[in-house]
Amino acid sequence: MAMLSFERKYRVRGGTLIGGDLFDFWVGPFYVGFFGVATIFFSVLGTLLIIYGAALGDTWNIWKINIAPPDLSYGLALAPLAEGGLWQVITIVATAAFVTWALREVEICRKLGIGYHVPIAYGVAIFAYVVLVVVRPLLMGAWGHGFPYGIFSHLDWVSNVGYQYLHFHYNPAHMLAITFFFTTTLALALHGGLILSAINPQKGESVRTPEYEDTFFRDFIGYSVGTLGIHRLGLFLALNAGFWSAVCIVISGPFWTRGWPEWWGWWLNLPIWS
Ligand code: UQ2
Repeated sequence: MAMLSFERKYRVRGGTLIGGDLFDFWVGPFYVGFFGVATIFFSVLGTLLIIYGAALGDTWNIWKINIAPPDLSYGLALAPLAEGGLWQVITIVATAAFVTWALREVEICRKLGIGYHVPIAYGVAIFAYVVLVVVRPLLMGAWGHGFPYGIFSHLDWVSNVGYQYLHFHYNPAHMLAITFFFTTTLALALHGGLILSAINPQKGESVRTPEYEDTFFRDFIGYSVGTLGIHRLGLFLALNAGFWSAVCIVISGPFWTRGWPEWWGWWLNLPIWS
């Protein structure tokens, strides 16, 4: 791929966390670095392990391939490869792949002298995954509480775990997570719509400046959050969606074992009602 005219200016040496200058180079448009090598290593290894796990199973139907965690009876011990041990190794390798990918983002940020917002945002996604397959199983005392790696099987897991708590929509952290997911789509729809309305005009019309964007919302609701503000708001909403998703599952089991509708008893039992 041809190098864009501005790329050479930003291909500066340094900013690496590990390896000094050793891996400080690009392959085509891609920055490599120590973590580029590491991320490739873990992704290839993880993919091969998943293919091996699929080969041990009884189907090559992509929807039905399933690599399950160990039986609950193994507790927090290591299991034989074909008995969930593969799931344990894949979980370690996947986490390593995600973390090295995040650290490669950090190195690129350091190189460019920009903030760490992107790796921090991605870190929240990694956090949500790690809470599901490491933190919650640890708190529950068995790796068997992790979710299985498979398209249909992980859907079944989500449904079964949801019904185990009777009605997951009564989980207060789940309510928050859903509200943040929906508000994220609202904010992005408003932002995407507003930007296209101003800077992608019909033929013959002129591109409008950000004052027009502000003015639309001032006229409409008396308030504009601003061009920087909408991006702060968007990041805040999106990160909270991921964060509360992790909270809603980690409190289910370790901190609340009955149905979630029952949790609201504290409200119904307030003395003010009597
Ligand atoms: C805005 C603004 C933008 C925007 C958007 C708004 C010029 C280009 C979308 C309007 C957003 C508001 C008022 C916040 C809405 C609140 C929630 C919780 C969805 O003012 O500044 O910049 O893109």
